[in-house]
Amino acid sequence: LSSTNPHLLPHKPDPIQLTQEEMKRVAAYRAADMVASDMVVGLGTGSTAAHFIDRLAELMHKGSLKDIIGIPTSLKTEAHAIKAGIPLSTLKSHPIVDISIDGADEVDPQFNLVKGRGGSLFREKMIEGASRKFVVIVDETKMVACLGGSGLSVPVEIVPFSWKYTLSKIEKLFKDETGFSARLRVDQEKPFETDNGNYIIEMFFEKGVSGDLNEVSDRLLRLTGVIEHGMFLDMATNVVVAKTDGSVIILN
Ligand code: ABF
Repeated sequence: LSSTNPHLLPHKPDPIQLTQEEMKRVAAYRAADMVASDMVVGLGTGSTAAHFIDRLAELMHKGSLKDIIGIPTSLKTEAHAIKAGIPLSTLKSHPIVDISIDGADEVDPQFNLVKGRGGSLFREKMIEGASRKFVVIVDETKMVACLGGSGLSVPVEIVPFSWKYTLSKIEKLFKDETGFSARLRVDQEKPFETDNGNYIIEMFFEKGVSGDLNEVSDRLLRLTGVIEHGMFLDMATNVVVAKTDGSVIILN
């Protein structure tokens, strides 16, 4: 029998192929190992963060983690954490957060992020900005060479008062960016309302941003009526990336 006889060759197991949801869970579970007892933990919003919250609760109920206090980044996360039995508090009582764990839509090599798909960007940015460590948990599809490589879409939280005027000011501000557009996010025919009672505008840069993202951020935040945006620049301290083959990479 020749050695190339397939019946003789050691059977190599087929490489595993995780679904995106399974990758999110792998990243979330790995991040949970970065939490220690007595920590104040920022709890992110979105499906990847939801896996983290479930794992955190599991470790607490198993007794592996004790005296954890959660700071939720949205009302949705607050409800999930309460159901999971995680004791909660606020930044007012705990102004220093030991570690925040949250998902993202895009992560570039400098750990700049696009976040806010779910409309929780303001509370996420405040809590994650108050954290000693901000760990981003993603599946590999979120990793990009540069934010918005194939068109940068950025949510912006604005005050409802005179929102059309604010929208026109944003359009004027970026009129020289190729293929720029901005529109109000609507939810069941009415403007999408955030937990803070504000509206979300979606900005779209068809060819990405020509200049420095920090400059875009500064110009945008100077506009009266603009509260915050979904570019989280120079904030993340670690990124946990789960890959389709089940491996996990921790970028610091
Ligand atoms: C929140 O959830 C948002 O800031 C971010 O855009 C989104 C990521 O969602 P998912 O984890 O479901 O991909 O963190």
